[in-house]
Amino acid sequence: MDDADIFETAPRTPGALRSVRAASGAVEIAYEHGRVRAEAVGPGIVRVRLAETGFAPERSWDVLQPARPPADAVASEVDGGAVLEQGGLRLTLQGDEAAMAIEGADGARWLTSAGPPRWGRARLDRLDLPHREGDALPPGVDGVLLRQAWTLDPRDRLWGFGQRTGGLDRRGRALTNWTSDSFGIGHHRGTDNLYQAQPLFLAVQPGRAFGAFLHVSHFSRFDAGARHPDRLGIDALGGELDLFLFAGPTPAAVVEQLTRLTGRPLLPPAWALGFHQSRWGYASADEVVALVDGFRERGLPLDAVHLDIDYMRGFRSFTWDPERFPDPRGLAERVHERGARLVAIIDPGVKDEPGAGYPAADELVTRGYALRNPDGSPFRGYVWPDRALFPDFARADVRAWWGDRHRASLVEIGIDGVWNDMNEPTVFDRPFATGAARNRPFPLGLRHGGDEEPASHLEVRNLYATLEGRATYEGWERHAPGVRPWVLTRSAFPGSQRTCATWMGDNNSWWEHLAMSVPQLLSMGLSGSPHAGADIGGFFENARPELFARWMELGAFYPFMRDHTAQGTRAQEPWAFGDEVEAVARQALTLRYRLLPYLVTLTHEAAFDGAPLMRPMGYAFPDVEETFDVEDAFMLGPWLLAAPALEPHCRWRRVVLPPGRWCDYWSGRPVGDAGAHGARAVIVEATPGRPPLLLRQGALLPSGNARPSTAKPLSELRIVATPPETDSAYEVVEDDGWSTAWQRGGVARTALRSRRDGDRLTVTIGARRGAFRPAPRRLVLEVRLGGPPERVEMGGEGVDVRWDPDRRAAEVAWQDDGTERAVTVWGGRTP
Ligand code: MIG
Repeated sequence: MDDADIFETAPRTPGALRSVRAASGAVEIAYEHGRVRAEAVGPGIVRVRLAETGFAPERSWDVLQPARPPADAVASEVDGGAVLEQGGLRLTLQGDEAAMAIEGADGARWLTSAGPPRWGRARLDRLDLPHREGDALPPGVDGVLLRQAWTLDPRDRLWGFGQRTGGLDRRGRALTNWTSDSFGIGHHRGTDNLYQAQPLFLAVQPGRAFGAFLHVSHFSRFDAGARHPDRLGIDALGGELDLFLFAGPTPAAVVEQLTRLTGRPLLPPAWALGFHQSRWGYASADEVVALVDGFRERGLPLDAVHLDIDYMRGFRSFTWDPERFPDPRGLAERVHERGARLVAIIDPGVKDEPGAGYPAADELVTRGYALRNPDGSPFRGYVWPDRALFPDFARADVRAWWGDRHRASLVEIGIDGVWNDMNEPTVFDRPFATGAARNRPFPLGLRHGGDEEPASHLEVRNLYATLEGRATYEGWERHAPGVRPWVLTRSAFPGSQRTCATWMGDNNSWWEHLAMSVPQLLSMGLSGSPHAGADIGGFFENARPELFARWMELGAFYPFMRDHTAQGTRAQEPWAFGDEVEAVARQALTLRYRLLPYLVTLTHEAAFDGAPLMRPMGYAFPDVEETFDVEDAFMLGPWLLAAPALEPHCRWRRVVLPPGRWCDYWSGRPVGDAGAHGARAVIVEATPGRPPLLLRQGALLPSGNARPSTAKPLSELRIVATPPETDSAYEVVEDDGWSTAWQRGGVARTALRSRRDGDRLTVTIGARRGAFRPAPRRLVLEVRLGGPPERVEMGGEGVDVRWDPDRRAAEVAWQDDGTERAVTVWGGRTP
């Protein structure tokens, strides 16, 4: 949109350069009408702020983690400007109008400002900002739009941007950052904006990557080349450009830098990595117990059941329906006895009925904890409990209170996790009972932060769910000390990954949405929020059998695996589609549970440096251009390439093989060798129940026995190895699966190494380190080979080996005593 359309009057620009200060790793420049401050805030992380007058105040609720500025940043004055260099990133500000260039250490241009930044009051009707009739942008800086255009390298793909529809590369799209519920059927490939707002991206091309996070919680937009293919436009209310730049140089390095700044992803409890069954409409405690029994009778694994809004008394958060859920404690016990867990939904809208014996409402009102209208009265809006009030989560006292509300009604009852819905936040225009209720925007003039730290809805809306999630997580920590909390959220902003897992909201039972979940979840991982899933089977509409079967297969690789569907849709439990589909679902669930030791290891990697579990091919192979645009396949950690069936009647599919040799996980058969550098496409079988899943050359994949739930300890840890080119290494990380002891050394680490020397392959399973002691179990080394080995030795002595021709696997097993074992295999050829 042209300036003339979006600003009320001609915008202002910084004008002439007035003064430059470059000292102690920071640059400050004053212009006639603006100022810039740039500093290195962490290794490979540079912050640049640009404002017309003052910079925005620091907020108590900010998502940034404490910074440790690197000592080696160099800020220097140059002729008519300044340069800041750190960690392979170079920011140059030179001349008038805040002209900026951001380059890599090699001089490669990343972003160059294309024209001066502009400020002016925005025209609300041109912003695509949902608002009510009669709403106006508030006076002051909240209504000031900062606009800045940048020149992009034509070769860069633009990844990240959080929860979005469409493909992995967002170049060519306009992207809004404003948390929104798109209730009703449904969003699609072209929908711009969903429940979450992640104003961040990665720019990637072979051999290089950098990233940027717009640290502005206000309404903002990116034009990622929609209007001009080689321009990136940033529009942000609040009047400030506050940009964190990440030096990369790989996608993995950018994600590490981003999550160092906004926080590392939480470590989920083991049960949360298992299978979750949900539906909107499980309407009584007995139905829930029967559901769990349904899994147990059929021998299908299950770890959690989700209770949707029907468990509450009249949709009041923190209550239980006295007739249908008369004994919640007893329900939790019955579910726990069956080896499963319970997750209960909580909506932020608290029924507006003070004095009616509903403590949450009484306290919200008497303590003045609700969001307020401009005139100071509490804001009311219609949502599930009809007229509701909304807690002001920007206040620390309100967050503490909200967290405490979980104690009696959830924690002490034995509920294991919380599911936060409707927290964009969402309201409707009339009570549901009257029919035809529609989403209604919140008034823009709402006040957040109480009297102590007043802030506008424009500034806080995008953070609402993240602050709710934090309140819930911290409350859980207080009331169930030592236990890992588990919170699932629908809406989010960067930083939410510290406390919440997330799902992609209301998708449809469409093949398109099955396929779209791949780039969507990959983008979540790139945006620092890897613990994400999409509703398996689809939420709206009725899943057909084949779609459901394929969705279970793909869902087995989702970091968060949940079957969920809307009220009124047909049954969507794994057995609801007949025996054939149930058999496929069983295969998928069995694979999921076998892979749990790998998934646990990957969650530790994520908690350590942000690495996503599901990784785009170009993340794993950042030098290989052919892998960059693959969005129908992905890496699960470093060893597995998943190429799901994403279309009806699929029996074969094309797979782009990245460098190296690959073999089929199921059969052990070679599927191709793409050589050392390039990629090549192969056609592989996609039989239902055995979706294409490839093992990378040199894999050292931890896995285990299938179990009905994670409540049972592993009885077998199995290392699946494929011969490396020369050598390979990995580390298995295990923990107790439920406590916070992992933060204090309560883990078990086992180093794995493999080495190939001609015809001889040695796999070493190192001595276990760390304070966690696994239950007694077998250790199995499973080496995938072209044929049976000639000889196998362990510790220099010949050992028995089992050859499984169906999987082309040579297996050696022993009782795991935590000591080092080296197994050498002669012959057998590489697969
Ligand atoms: O207005 O709680 O996205 O997962 O089942 C709909 C009922 C409210 C929306 C969630 C969905 C959930 C449903 N909720």
